[in-house]
Amino acid sequence: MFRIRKIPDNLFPMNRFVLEQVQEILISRFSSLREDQVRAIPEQLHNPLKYGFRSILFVAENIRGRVRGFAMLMHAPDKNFCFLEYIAARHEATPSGIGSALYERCREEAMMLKTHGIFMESLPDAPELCPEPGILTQNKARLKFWERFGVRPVINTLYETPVKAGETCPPYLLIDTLGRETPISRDYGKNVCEAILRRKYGGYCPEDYIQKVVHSFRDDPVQLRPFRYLRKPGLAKPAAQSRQKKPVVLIFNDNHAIHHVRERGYVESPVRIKAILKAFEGSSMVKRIPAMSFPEKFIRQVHASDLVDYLKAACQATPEGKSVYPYVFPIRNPNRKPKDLGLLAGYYCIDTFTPIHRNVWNAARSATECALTGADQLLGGHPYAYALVRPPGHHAETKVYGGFCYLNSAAIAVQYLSHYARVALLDIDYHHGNGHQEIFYKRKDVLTVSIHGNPSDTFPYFCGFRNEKGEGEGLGYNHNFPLAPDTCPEDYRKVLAEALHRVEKFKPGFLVVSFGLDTAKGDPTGSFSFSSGDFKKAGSMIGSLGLPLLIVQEGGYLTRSMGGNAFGFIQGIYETIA
Ligand code: Q9C
Ligand code: ZN
Repeated sequence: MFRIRKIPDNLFPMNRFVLEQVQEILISRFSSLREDQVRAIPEQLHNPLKYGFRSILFVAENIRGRVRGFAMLMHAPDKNFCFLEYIAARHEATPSGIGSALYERCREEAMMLKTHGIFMESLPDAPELCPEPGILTQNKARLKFWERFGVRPVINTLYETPVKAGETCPPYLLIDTLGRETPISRDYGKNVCEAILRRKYGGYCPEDYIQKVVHSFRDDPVQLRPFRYLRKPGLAKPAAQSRQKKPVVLIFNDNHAIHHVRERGYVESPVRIKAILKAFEGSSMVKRIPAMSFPEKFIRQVHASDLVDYLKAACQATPEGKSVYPYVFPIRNPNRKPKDLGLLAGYYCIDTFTPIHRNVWNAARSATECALTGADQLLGGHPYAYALVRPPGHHAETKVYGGFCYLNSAAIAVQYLSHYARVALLDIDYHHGNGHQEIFYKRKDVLTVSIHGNPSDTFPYFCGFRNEKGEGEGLGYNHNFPLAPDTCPEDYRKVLAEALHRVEKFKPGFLVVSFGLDTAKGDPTGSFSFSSGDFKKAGSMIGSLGLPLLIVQEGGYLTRSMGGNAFGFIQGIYETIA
């Protein structure tokens, strides 16, 4: 599995790590590059003026940030074209679809930028230009690869003229018209050719060489070589779907129903997910994708290892059908951890209604993987993802669980994203997100904001007050908006607007929303009275920020209205997509 990600800069650790690998691949695959060209890559991203192009770097990487290939697209906004500077896979010999996926992403970008096409160079497949048989074979394979996209060399020009006498293998100029039928006019072709020669080879090509090559463009429109390796392939079509609205990707925890507490009053039940899924049935607004698996490491980056170990061990030790509730709460002396697994429930759990069950660990772990999959989609450039999960997570802290929550899926996704950019975490569940607050309380690279029923009247009772603002470096990066039990939707929206203002000021790269439906009218755990219209309005307000957005399902227990409310919320977001 790999995703394709655009690298904006080298400011975040993950991007630095990735750029180092890009440079490594460049050295190993382009042996003729000078050292300063390799070293220039990060600067090229920052300093477009110096290079005459805006450089856009895409990497194909796995979830750990191991780079398997990359493409660098140069954009000339003044002349409205792109030039493909590099495209390379770490191991060219093993076909893996990485090159094609990277190039598809480049085309999508070139279309989005409304350019006339992508220009590029490729070494010649004619024996008279390339006398070395081994290299000739490689060149043929590359030109065949390009034909699959309809990309072919320009013919009847002097582009493939060696600059210095005795040089062999002068590259062809290739053009991708992005599937458009309209070809490139002679004048435009000349214009682009001149820009390429000057900006890319300014110091290398003498003026008379540039003039000679530019004036050799005589055909109008510019002629491309007929297909040599493939019959005219259908693949020449552009990635036109990039112009359409992208659906919200929906990742649903198909491993949730194994967690079923059949005690009276346990409202966090499998039917919740069923009700929501049903509302989206047949809707083209969402596209379901399967959850990927992630190593446990991602959970342990948020939760203390002894809590994780406890949850796993306690689940395993609990017989089918049995619930383990806290018996004592040994909070007075945290250093005296009870040895008995049952007694430990009170050491790790904050309340009396969140039992350990045999399958809790597996269900909660799957929920974290859904949230991580959604985060991964954002990294891959998808604008919106909805992790429809249970059990919920926002009450789970670094070292404790509770409030129907065991592992904090949203926080785990935030932590994952925070290696790539600043992240804002907005909690709109009826209950305060004490887990989010505690986990990120001392950090300034993650902003936590929660709007909720005032904890003086409602769960979790012990935190979520306005004066909790963060600590140390994190001071000023946590905001609580506690509301009166009878807050009406209009007043709520005023507060939401203020919360979103805080988010905007923070300039995050990603927004994660802990989405509770327990603000709905009639919810057994809440006191607000939102209708589906109110959820839709909240969705459009949040969507209007235009940030890559991951929605993680938290609470909401009135099965009857949950589907329509979740649908309204997602619709509100979807309709803000340009
Ligand atoms: N007898 C979330 O919405 N009230 N948790 C429970 C149990 C608790 C809510 C009363 C509300 C916890 C994720
Ligand atoms: Zn809640």
